[in-house]
Amino acid sequence: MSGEEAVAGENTPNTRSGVPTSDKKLSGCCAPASKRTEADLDQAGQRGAHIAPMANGASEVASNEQMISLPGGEFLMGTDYAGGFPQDGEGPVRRVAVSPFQIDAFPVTNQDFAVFVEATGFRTEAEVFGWSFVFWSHIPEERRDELIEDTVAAAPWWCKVPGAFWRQPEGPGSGIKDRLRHPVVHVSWNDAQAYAAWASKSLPTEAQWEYAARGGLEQKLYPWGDELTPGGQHRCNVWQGKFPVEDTAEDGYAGSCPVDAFPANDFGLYSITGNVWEWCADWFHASFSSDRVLQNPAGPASGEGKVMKGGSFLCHASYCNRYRVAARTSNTPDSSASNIGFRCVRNG
Ligand SMILES: [Ca+2]
Ligand SMILES: [Ca+2]
Repeated sequence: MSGEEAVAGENTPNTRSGVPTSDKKLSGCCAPASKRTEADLDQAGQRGAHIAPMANGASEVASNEQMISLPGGEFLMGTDYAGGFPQDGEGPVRRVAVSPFQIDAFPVTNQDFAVFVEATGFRTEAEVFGWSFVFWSHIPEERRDELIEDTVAAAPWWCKVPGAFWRQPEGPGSGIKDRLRHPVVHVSWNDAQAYAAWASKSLPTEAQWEYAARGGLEQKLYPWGDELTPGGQHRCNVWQGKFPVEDTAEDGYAGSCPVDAFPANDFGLYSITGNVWEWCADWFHASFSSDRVLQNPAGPASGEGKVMKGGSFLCHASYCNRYRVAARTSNTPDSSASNIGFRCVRNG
C-alpha cells in the first residue's frame, strides 16, 4: 500500500468479515469499522440501560470538570485547502452560527472514564463484543502471535485483539496505570454517548467542535495557525517517520500522550488535533451548501457513520494529514479502536 493511494482516498479498510466499510472515503490509518453481529447488538442495547445521570450533575466528574464557556457566533466552517480531502466533505467553506455553549478543555481521560465505570458498572462495547482494534506496533512483538486474532485486509496495521478495551488498551497484560491522563480509547460512539448522558453533558456537534477547535482564528489549518511546527516546535501528537512502519516520535510520543502534553489553543482547549480522534454527535455526510448561514447545524437525521474530528497519533503529512481542524472522517457508532476518544459539551 503506498502513501499515494491513501492520499487519493482509495484506501478502503475492510471489516474483519470482508465487508467494505460504509464509508469508502475512510483512509485506512484513521480507524477501521468494527463489524459487530446482530446478536452482539441486542446484547449491547441492554447494557447500561439502568444508568441514570449523576445525582449532582457533573460536579463529581473528577478532572473532566474543566469546561470552557464559549460565546458562540458566526465562523467559517470547512476548508477548500488544496492539500485536503474534498471527498470527505471538508468543503465548501460555509458560514455557520453556533449558540453559546461550554466544552471540555480536555478529551475525556482514562481517569475520568474510570470514575464513570466505578459509579455505574458500565461495560463498553469492546468488552461486550470481546475485542477492539489495536495498532500493530503497539503490541509487543513477542506477543503478536498470541494476541492478534485477525487484521484488516486493506489496512493490515489494524489488528483485532480479543480482550482489548479501555483499561487494557493493547489487550491482556496491558494497562493504563501510567496513562491515567491520556485520553480514554477503545470507546465507541455509543459508549461516549452513555458517558456524556451520565455526566449531564452531550457530545459536541461537528460545528461546535470545529468552532472550538479554531480558537477564534479564521480559516487556519491548525488550532494555532497554518504552520504544523512553528519555529520547529511540535504542537500536537501525530506521526513522524514512515507510515505505518516507523514512528520516530520526534514529537515525544509514539501512541497517545497526556491530554495536556502540548499547549492549548486560544480558547483554552487542549489536545484538539492529533493524539486521538474525537467522536461528534452528527451523522456523517459529505455534501454542504454554502448559500446561507447555517444555524447550529447538527448533521443529517440519519446515517451509517458518526463524524470524528481532529485526527490522531497515526496521522502523517505524507499519508493522511487529517490533523487539520477542518478534516473529518467517520466510523460506525459501535466501532472502537486504540485511537478514538471523545470530549463533551454542555448546552444552554
Ligand atoms: Ca507522535
Ligand atoms: Ca485529536
